[in-house]
Amino acid sequence: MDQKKQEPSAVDMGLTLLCVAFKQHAGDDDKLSKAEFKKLVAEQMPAFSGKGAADDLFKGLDMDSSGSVDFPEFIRLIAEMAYVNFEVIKEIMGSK
Ligand SMILES: [Ca+2]
Repeated sequence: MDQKKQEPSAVDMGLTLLCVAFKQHAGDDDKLSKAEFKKLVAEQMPAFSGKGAADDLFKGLDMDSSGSVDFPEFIRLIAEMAYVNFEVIKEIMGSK
């Protein structure tokens, strides 16, 4: 096996930072309460922190109506954000 230490890729780092941001806000129970979610949105996704926006997002993400957003629920938001980002990148870089 190749023992050379590989540098983490940009994708690796991006995913790791996402997981760390979730974990830091979710705490020991690995779930975001509404207050924790709103704090994460305000700090990491300021574009979504308009009046009532975080509440609406939370309601949409809490699929099982448990009152908290777990990691599988959270990554649905990340997927949607990635999609929107991709549309912007396509416009900037040009697509056929
Ligand atoms: Ca939930």
